[in-house]
Formats: sequence, C-alpha cells, structure tokens
Amino acid sequence: MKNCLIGFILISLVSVIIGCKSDSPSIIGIDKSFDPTGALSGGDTTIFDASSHAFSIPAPNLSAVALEKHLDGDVEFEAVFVTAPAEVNPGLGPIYNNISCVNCHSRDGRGRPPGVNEKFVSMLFRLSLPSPESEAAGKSPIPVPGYGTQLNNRAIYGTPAEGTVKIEYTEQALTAEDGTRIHLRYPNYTITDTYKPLPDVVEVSPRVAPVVFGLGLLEAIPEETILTFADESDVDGDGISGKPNYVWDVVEKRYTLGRFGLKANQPNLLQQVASAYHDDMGLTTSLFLLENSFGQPQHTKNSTTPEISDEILDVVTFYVQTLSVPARRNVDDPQVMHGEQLFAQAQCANCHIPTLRTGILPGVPSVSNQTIHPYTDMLLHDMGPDLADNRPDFHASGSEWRTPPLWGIGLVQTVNGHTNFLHDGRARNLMEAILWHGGEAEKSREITLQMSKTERDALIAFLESL
Ligand code: HEC
Ligand code: HEC
Ligand SMILES: [Ca+2]
Ligand SMILES: [Ca+2]
Ligand SMILES: [Ca+2]
Repeated sequence: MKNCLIGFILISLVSVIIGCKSDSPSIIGIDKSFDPTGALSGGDTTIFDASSHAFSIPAPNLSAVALEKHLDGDVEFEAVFVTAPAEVNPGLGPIYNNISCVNCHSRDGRGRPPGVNEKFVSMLFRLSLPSPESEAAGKSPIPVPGYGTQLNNRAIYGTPAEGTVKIEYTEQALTAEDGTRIHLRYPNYTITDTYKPLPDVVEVSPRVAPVVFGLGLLEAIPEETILTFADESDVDGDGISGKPNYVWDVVEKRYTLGRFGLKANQPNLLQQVASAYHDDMGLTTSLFLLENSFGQPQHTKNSTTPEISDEILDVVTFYVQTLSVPARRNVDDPQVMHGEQLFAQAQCANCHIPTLRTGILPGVPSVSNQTIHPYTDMLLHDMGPDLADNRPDFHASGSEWRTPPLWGIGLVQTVNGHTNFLHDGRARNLMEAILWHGGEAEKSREITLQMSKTERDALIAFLESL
C-alpha cells in the first residue's frame, strides 16, 4: 500500500506509470479504466448495484449539468401521454402500442411476451409486404396498406385499433449428450381482430422491448472497430460471418451503419427515440412529421407543430445514452471462471465480443474513451430458420439478428421478474436461449449439448455474473 501511495505521488508529479496498481485495484482511483477482473462492464459508467434499480441509475461520471439533463430525460421517459387536446402530454395516437416509454422498457429493462389471457404490454409486431427485389437491395421494409410497418394494437377512444395477435406455443424436447432433456417452446403468431383484411402475404416480426442502459457506450464504438469484426464471406473459416447493416439516416439523408434495434435497423439513438415516439406511441417529432396513421382511416389531422419538441427528443436521447451499466458479480468464483472459459471454447465470444473500446461520442464525454464489456459485435448474424422472422430489414435478411449485448443479463430476473430471452421472449431461461442458436451459431449450440451438466451449469453461472 505504501509503495502504491508513493507511486501515486510519483504519477502525479512526473506522470510516470508505475506497476504498483496490479495488486490493489481500488487504490485511490488513479486509473479508472484499470479493471483487472473485467467487472467494470461499463468502464467509468459502471455502478455497483445489483438491486431491482440496477438498470435505472444515471452514469456516476456525469457532470452536474449533465446529470440534470439526464434527470429531465428520465421524467420524459416516464411521461404518460393522453389524447389531444390536453394540458399535459397530449397527442397520443390515434393508434399506438403503449402510452409511455417506460411501460415497455419497464425499469429500463426488458419486456416479455404476454402470458395466457394477458394483453400485450411490452412486445410489438413489425409488418411489411414482401419485397419483389432481392434482400441484398438493402431497402427499408415496404409498408402494408392500411397498417404501415407496425401493428398498432391500441387506439384512442372511438378509433379502431389495427388488430391484435394470438400467440400459441408448442413444446418440443431435445436431449443433451449426457441424457438431460430440455424443452423448447415454439411460438406461432396469428394476427386477429383486424379492422380491415390483411393481405395474405404479410411479413410479421415479433419483438420484445430490449434493455435501454449502456446504449451511449454502444453508440460511441468507432465504426471502424465494428467493421473489423465483419467477415461476410467467412475468410477465417470459423463458420461465423457477421455483417453490418446499412440503414437510412433521416437527418443525414443517406445510408449509414445500423446499430440499434434488434436487426440494427436504426443508425443512432436520436432516430431510434424519434421512431419509438412515432411508431409505438403515435407522436410526431421534427424527424417524423407525419402521424403513423397517415393515409389510414384512423388519421384525423396532423398537428402543425411536432407533438414532441426537439428539446424533449434531445433529453430523452441523452437519457438512454447515459444510463449506467451494472458491474459484474462473483467474478472470482471458480464456477464462474470455468464458465467464462467455456464461453470462449464454445465460440460464444466470437459474436458476443467481451471487450471493446469506445471512441468519442460528441456531447457525451462520460461514454467516450471507455473500455467496456458489452458482449456484442454489433453485427448481424444468420441464426438459422427456427429464429427467423422472415422479414428483411435493410440488409438484414429474414434470419439475421444483431448480436444482443449480454451485460446485465444476469440481473433481468431481479429487475424485471422474468427470464424470457431472445427477440420474441420465447426462451424461458438462459439455457433455452442458447439452445435456440442455429445458423452461424450452430456449432456453439452443439458444443453446449456436448457439455456435462457441471459444464453447462458453469456456463450459466458465468452468464448470470454478467
Ligand atoms: C410498445 C412497446 C415500446 C414502447 C412504447 C417503446 N419501446 Fe423502445 N423498443 C421496443 C422494441 C420492441 C424495441 C426493438 C425495436 C426493433 O428491433 O425494431 C425497442 C427498442 C428501443 C431502443 C433500442 C435499444 C437497442 O438495444 O437497440 C431504444 C433506445 C428505445 N427502444 C427507446 C425507447 C424510448 C425512448 C421510448 C419512448 C419514446 C420507447 N422506446 C418506447 C418497444 C417499445
Ligand atoms: C453467430 C453469432 C453468435 C454466437 C456464436 C453466439 N451467439 Fe448468442 N446470440 C446471437 C444473436 C444474433 C442473438 C439474438 C437471437 C434472437 O434474438 O433471436 C443471440 C442471443 C443470445 C442470448 C439471449 C440474449 C437476449 O438478450 O435475449 C444469450 C443468453 C446468448 N445469445 C448467449 C450465447 C452463448 C452462451 C453462446 C455460446 C454457447 C452464444 N450466445 C453464441 C449471436 C451469437
Ligand atoms: Ca399523435
Ligand atoms: Ca400501424
Ligand atoms: Ca469467420
């Protein structure tokens, strides 16, 4: 300790790096990116909280002014919208999916599919017509006449909603090499109660709301870094390709790298948030001035000014850029460490990349230049026919999804009270989520099935430590 203190003084005096930090990582916080155990999932934005609030805490390294902006965004994220005219938060709908951001991203965490006889709360369905061109054309999905690109299952009083969806599951068992039986539930979706007939050939993509913390860090990853992971023709022969999506940026009016949404279908958080207001809540912004109901019988009139001001759009974007990432737990536990090795051996880390370095996100210094552990490559992967939604989205094919970050995944149970994973929440626990992996991740699935029970338990213990 004494040596380190001397080292600290020396560092301050002559800026020489001295190797005394390795045995006492918490020392006076000289080098905050110093993270020997990999527990600081969000770099300097990491918080040590494993409670049900773990996803909802502002990044601890925000300045006082930035914290105030974050808290303004927090209020707007929770704001409940109502039918116009009204004093507070008018403009909802006329057709929508939910009345606030937080209703879907509950506690800034994950949504889930509804249980039997439950209504849809935190899940939605995207729609489109099949494209006559090949998916390689990289175009935006084609709206369904009378429905647009999303099924709006709710509407304001006196207006017909577009319809709803019936989910039925059938179970199928599979057997691991050691004889363990694992049941997977296969979902089947039927659109019902439509206000007008749907064409027979509609493409339907079920999606549950993902977590919204740590996103500024993901936005700050340099594009070059993400592109170095791409291996579209699998030159290195590991069976994994990984491809970037390129999507329409409505502000820059050009195609740019897609990062957000389950198929990397949004270029940045500003546009993602504006799309959420537009598609999910029926609220216009300067990015999307026409109501989501435009051209449909539900449409009445467009308000002359955007229903959501640029100020609100800005603070809500900042809010999702600056939520902290919970630190890992139990990193020294032997079972967890064993699981971490298995995670690499099973090729999981080839897509769920453990460590990345962020660049500079203009206006958001707290997420800039951070070493982070998100467990994603931000790229699209073919996950096989069982996970396919068969609805292309720009360059994402009907069977491709963006590798979701795994940070915080072990806290979903604590925060959201469930363990439903994958794009439509079909997996009821982490092991089921792994065993749905196919396509480029087929080998990972096979290796997992060949593991002993002790090894599978260790792999899960590792995921639960994230
Ligand atoms: C009806 C439920 C619902 C509502 C309401 C909703 N979201 Fe979402 N959100 C989702 C779903 C589903 C996705 C995934 C979308 C996709 O893949 O296209 C998503 C994606 C996101 C993402 C991208 C996360 C990532 O990892 O890529 C952000 C950020 C986000 N929403 C913020 C918001 C904000 C801000 C609001 C309020 C203005 C909001 N959402 C309202 C369901 C909802
Ligand atoms: C080829 C790339 C790839 C490989 C290899 C891979 N994954 Fe995934 N993983 C994905 C994609 C893409 C998804 C999203 C699939 C979906 O939602 O339908 C996913 C989803 C998950 C999820 C659910 C996350 C969530 O938020 O719902 C977990 C858990 C997971 N993977 C763990 C693993 C583990 C453990 C391994 C190794 C045994 C592994 N993955 C190997 C790409 C990969
Ligand atoms: Ca509206
Ligand atoms: Ca619609
Ligand atoms: Ca490869």
